[in-house]
Amino acid sequence: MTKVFISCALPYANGPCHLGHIRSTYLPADIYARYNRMIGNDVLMVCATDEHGTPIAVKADKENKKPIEISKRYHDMIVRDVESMNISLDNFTRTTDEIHYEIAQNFFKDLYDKGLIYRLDIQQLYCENCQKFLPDRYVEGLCPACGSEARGDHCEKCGRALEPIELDEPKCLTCGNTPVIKDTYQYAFKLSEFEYELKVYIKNNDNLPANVKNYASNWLKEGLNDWVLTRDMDWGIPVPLDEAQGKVLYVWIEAFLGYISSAAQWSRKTNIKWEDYWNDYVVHFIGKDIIYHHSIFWPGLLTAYGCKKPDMIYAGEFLSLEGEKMSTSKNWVIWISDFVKDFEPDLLRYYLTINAPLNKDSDFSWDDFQRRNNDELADVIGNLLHRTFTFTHKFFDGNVPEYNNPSSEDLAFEAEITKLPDTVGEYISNYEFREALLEIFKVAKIGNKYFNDQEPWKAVKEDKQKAANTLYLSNQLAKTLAYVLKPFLPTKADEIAQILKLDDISVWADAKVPLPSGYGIAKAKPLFKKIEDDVITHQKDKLQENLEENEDDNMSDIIDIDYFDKVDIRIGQIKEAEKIEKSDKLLKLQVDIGDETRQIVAGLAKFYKPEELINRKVAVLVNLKPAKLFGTLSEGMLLATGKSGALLSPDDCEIGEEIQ
Ligand code: B3M
Ligand code: ZN
Repeated sequence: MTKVFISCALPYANGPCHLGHIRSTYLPADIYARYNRMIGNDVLMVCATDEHGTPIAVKADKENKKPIEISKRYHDMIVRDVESMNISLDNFTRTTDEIHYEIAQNFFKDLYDKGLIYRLDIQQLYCENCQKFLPDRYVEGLCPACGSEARGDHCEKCGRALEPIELDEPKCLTCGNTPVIKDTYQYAFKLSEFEYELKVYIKNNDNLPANVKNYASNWLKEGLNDWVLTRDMDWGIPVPLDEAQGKVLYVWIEAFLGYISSAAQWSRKTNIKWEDYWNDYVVHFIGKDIIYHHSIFWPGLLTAYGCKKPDMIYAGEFLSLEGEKMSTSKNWVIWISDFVKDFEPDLLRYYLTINAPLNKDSDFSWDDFQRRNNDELADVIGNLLHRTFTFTHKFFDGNVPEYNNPSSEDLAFEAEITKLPDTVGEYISNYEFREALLEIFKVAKIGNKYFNDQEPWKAVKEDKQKAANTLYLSNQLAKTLAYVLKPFLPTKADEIAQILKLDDISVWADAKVPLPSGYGIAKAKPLFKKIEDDVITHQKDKLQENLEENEDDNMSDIIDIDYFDKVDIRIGQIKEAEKIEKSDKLLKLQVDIGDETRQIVAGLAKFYKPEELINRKVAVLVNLKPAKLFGTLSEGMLLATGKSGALLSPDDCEIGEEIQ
């Protein structure tokens, strides 16, 4: 028996869970964990909320609350969300728990005592207005590598981990001032010493998926710098050295240790050693934006500590929403708590798994969700089960019939059923969750076709054994489905099991043991229902309303004249216009604003053809921070109405004129 240590990336306790969290991390981890338990592996699946660091401190500042109040609020919400999706964690803790402080401080101390952490005199950004150092997300600016807007610790665009001091045009997040550079000292980890070892780890670990290997080896090519592990901040775990007053551990080093402290907490409760799981097989499920941390920093720290490195790092790619990047700040998001109010969690588990492989980006769209639910779950899997159970009652008194003299069709179908658990199991073992579910769907489809072709409703009158064979095999498939669906749709699988009067579907191998002839099953009940159009329309409207409400919230603040004075709107004329590839909304424009021509990307493609815009006069906001949209630089914004997209057309004005 193998012991498997499974972890999900620790969610920051600064917001509840949305679909993206579930897709990239919890759901795949849960499928993997449930399957492993079913094949008899001993699983320890852990997670915790990540409660330190600037995201929470910044939120607390904004709300005038203590960071712990914020993190407690979201910890509770995250627990609720994760439970509502039936994620079968063995332990879920918090990085503000005592045991976590103890483990994190001991870990730091161990590396410090070994001389692998050393004091480093450095310069850091300091806001003179706020009178504090600005670690990580306390600063925003431009990424030195790709020029996109970035936070002090990370560029979302190119995925690079950053130090605030590297940012171009840094600004204090709290007050907007430009910080100064000031001398201070921190403690750094000799990551560079482990470069060779990490290269070998990444190169030789054939199990690591391609996206993780590629990211990691690209970064390793550039060479590794030492890594600063402490911050000047009050919110965090104090650095366990007398001479380091006022300094805390950087959230990332201790967040990793959340995997360990959650496991250790579990050990205290159960008296079972978590180390045995770690030493056998470790897999981390993470989102792709934190590959760098997990493939380089964490294995580096573990090597320094003298601990085994993870066997597998599985990184889920991004989930978009209706074709657009999800954004919590714009409210372009579906919260788990909202979803489960209206739909069963298994429907989401199905959709998120079957829609795309984990190592590819995926999109959630309400129409597609409805389609897959109605055409696949209801019409194929649901229909097959329902017909099987009702016919068994109608023609065979609710008992699995005799199976005799099978036809070649029967035998072919039987073979499909028998091999299904092995095929699905192999896919799950290889982290190919979508393929596993596709295979289940495929066999259910074969089952439906077989049922139609055999026409048991006719056969029962003419050749009762033929009908008996059909229902015998259909019940066997129903049983197999209960087992193989269990990791994916645990509640639905239990409902199938209930109809089949199976008390325990926890052992994968039992999927292959057929129900005996004469075995009595319970009455059918509808398992999968269609989702009506108006339900989906309502959801789409809600999404749109949230977005608009959010825009209204942001716009309703009254501004003073000084603020307005900062807004520089001028008259321009569109000189060139073209579509942006792969976007059905955006146009790339060249706009003459008097003393220069600006490239502006505008969401006008739905309202205007490019050629209709040439020579049109427009009002342009010219001092907007440049941004990249679909990889294209945009240096300004055209004024237009939101819904109809009508451009303001100041035909009587001169080009370059300023609006005052
Ligand atoms: N708290 C969340 C993130 O960046 C971060 C993960 C920590 S995992 C050790 O997605
Ligand atoms: Zn400031």
